[in-house]
Amino acid sequence: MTTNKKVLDFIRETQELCQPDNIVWVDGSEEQLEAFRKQAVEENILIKLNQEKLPGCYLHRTTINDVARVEGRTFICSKKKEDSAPINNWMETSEALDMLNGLFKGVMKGRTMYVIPYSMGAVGSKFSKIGIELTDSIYVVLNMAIMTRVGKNVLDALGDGDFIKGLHSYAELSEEKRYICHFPEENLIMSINSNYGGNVLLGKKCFALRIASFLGKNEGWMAEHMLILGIENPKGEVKYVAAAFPSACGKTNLAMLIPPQIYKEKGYKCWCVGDDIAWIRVGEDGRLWAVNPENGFFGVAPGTNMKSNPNALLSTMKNTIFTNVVEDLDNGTVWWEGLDNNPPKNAINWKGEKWDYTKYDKKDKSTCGAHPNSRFTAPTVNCPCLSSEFEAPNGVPLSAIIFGGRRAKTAPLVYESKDWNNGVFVGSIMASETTAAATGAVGVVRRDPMAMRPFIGYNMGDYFNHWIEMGKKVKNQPKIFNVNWFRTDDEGNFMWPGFGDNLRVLDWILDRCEGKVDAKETAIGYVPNVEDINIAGLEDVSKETIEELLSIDKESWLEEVKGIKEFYDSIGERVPAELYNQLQALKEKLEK
Ligand code: GTP
Ligand code: SPV
Ligand code: MN
Repeated sequence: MTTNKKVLDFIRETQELCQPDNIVWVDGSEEQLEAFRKQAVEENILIKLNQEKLPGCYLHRTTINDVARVEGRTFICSKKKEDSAPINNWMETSEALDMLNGLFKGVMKGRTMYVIPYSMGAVGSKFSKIGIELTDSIYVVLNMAIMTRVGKNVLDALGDGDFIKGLHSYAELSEEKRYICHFPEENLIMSINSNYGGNVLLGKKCFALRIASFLGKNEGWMAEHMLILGIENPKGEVKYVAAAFPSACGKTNLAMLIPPQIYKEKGYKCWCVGDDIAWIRVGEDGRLWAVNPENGFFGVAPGTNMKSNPNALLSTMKNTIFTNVVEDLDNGTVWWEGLDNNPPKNAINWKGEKWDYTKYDKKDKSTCGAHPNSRFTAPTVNCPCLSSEFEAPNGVPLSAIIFGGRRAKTAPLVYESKDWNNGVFVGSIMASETTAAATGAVGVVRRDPMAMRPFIGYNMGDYFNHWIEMGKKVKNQPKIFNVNWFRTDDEGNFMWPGFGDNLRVLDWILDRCEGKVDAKETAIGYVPNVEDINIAGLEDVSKETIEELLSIDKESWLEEVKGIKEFYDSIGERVPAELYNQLQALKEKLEK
């Protein structure tokens, strides 16, 4: 399918190493994909769902030990340790290659190796980048065909150009030998012994964030863990924002937001450009422009329903692969906690066991039918609110950048930074409670700068510096904000309704960008005046609640300052002095 020597060499070298029985090129045609689906069903890799209710939809169950990203086994390999460590796991390039070459040796014997040429971004667009993933997993092939643009036309666009090499084998699915390794200096990704999402769909976190963030640092652009959303006002003007929230903290939900009734009536509309990854460049007009390099949504299933996120649910009604959700045997459909109040009576849980919904206890995750990190892989074209600018080659111009985490206390509903560098500081001090999107403890507050902690392909101090440097190139800087939808009261209930009602906060944010509304200056930044958050039509939210949501507790912020200092110190000497200055200034203001 190509005469590109570098592609052919990569395939030949991998063939010698992994020794597959045969090689199949993924050409992207519907005929071939349909044949793969058929084969996957025959091999019990996919379960075909009810084709009347869910046309083109399939279910997959992973092995029980392989349900999320494995941050502890994810490495950024480089020649020098300080170019990756200490926040990233590091291995020296040649040591890592030796170790991996040992693991990959003969690993595809008796299997087929699929060649997936894929494009991150519209095929042939000047900001798009191309990868080749070699894998023995048909599940990976079918997911990549939804999440990215795959096929022959990608090779045509590549010509004899360069690409990112990706090698994946599910091998024995051994947890002990699982490695997700990145070699930014070699444009290479190697992933072995997993068959789950972010570990193996190499275009996503591995390429579009870890490798791309490294490319971006060198080439003067940014790869970020951000949704991109367009907000259309009653005059028909669309303003775009990009928002970085950690995994399972609300990007997909905000990206597909449906305006609350009172906004809908006025004529507000929201348009989804992306829900997970943004590649951001400085445009000729001196603004920041963002594109979504993906072509599908790999979204969290639990909690998705017709009230919380109808657009996501509607996106999954056709041509979707569900992973680790409940199978409804009577209807040939799927279910997950939070979909509706009718769990299927005759059902199989994510582990493949008969599941008794009457034993389901909200507080005990082990009784869940769907895994808390179960997901849907759905094509972007299915999304009812997909932006007309989704494929725009230059992307969309950003009016605001929003950071946000999951914080029961401390972080207010929203605040605005003072300027770009202060905004970089605000992003760098983000902290959030951990979720099921990665293996390990859930609900522990950890520092997750810019929601990128697991996804920066180089030294974190250098990453902060890159943000500061980018600011210098942006003549028309977007304003930078921080939000927190997850503040709780003393009983542990969320105080803010969230979901569609988050538009009320975006409304304030956009008004600030246009200089239409005042704000209160505090030690951490500008906070809305209580009456400027529109609560019309909200039943359970009083002015007092908003006041509480916007309050800033000096004592906990002073604690925060200590934690930030420790965190910066743990990153090491590459943290820009500017950020230490910002921290010192915050401390002084809090102490005043
Ligand atoms: P990744 O795909 O892992 O990067 O995550 P994401 O940021 O796209 O997360 P997603 O939008 O799927 O959110 C997942 C979880 O956040 C679900 O449990 C949602 O119910 C919850 N969530 C999202 N938005 C809100 C909100 O506004 N308020 C509250 N309370 N929960 C929310
Ligand atoms: C995340 O964990 O942030 C995801 C899912 O978006 S995964 O692709 O598995 O990384
Ligand atoms: Mn994500």
